[in-house]
Amino acid sequence: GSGEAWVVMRTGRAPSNIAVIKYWGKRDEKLILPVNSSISVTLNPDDLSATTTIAASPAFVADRLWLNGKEVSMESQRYKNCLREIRERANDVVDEQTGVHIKREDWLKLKLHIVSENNFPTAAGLASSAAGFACLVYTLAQLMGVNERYQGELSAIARLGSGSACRSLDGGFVKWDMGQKEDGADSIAVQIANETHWKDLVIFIAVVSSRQKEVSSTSGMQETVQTSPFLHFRAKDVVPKRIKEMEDAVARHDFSSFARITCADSNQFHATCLDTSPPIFYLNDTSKRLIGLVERWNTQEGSPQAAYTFDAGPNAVLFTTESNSSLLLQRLLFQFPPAPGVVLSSYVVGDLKTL
Ligand code: 2P0
Repeated sequence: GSGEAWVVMRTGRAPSNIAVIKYWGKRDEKLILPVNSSISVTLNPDDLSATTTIAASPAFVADRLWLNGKEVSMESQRYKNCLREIRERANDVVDEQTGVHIKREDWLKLKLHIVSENNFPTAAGLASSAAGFACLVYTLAQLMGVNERYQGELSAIARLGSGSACRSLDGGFVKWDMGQKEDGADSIAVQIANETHWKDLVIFIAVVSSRQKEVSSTSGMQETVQTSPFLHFRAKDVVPKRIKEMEDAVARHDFSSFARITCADSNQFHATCLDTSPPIFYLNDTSKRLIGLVERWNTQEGSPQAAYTFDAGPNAVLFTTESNSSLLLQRLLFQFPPAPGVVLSSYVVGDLKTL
């Protein structure tokens, strides 16, 4: 009961993900329902992830949140929606460490203190909100004893926090189906291949800038939906076909197709940003040099050796195969000699590789 000095807590970790078919634009702002489906690659949590600790105690008087050491307001509807949905699915829990017994209905009034940290720069276009909300929802579900049978619903709940977060609850390759229903119940992410499926796919991240981006994804995509005629063509006539082609390329380990579609979709996403009024620029001169480097190599060889993709920021995510990774690194280091400038790291899906 209230007044007793107990605290129960859980810690969880969730990885970031990088879209190869981009989500950009909502058909429903409140439920965060997208105008098209998307596909992403989940990174290894040792590399880019969020770690969240959640404590519950009758001594707490309000839900409070600290992000990377700074307290932030939980008044946002996005936090409230995630908390409400998990609280509604809470169960009786006997905490192993303290022996405290918390009843299902207690979770509705127990207040939480939440501490979350990213191991990479926030809001620099490296999907920090994806890892953050996926981690929040996953850790809350653990703390509140949410039943296994609700596991599939966690993706839709994470989506209420941030669209891309619904793709961070699985490893490997993940598809977020845009869904058809008005309540968003079928707008969920599903794994299309696990983290061991494509072992020789190598991911490089070229951090061009760790500065906070100027236009947030949320407001940027809102402006694109309102002003870009091109976005509607993309969502209706381009993406559905690309989703199928990408699923196929992943299933067959077809690097040429994977690379071609990945670059094309990144470029089309940035084209819709340019088609927005006023236009949104996420790529800078360094980003464009990285695009040139990959395009030149692919043209020289007559087939894709590497692929690039850029989110809402200038940092590049590059894909290549294990057998080509040292060649890509050579080219990168030739064009961008070490420091100051671009910081490079290399990963494989689901496994950390240090250079
Ligand atoms: C993606 N991005 O598919 C795309 C590509 C950025 C470019 O998802 O408003 O932070 O929270 O749903 O998820 C960024 O959008 O936006 C994003 P909200 P979110 O990864």
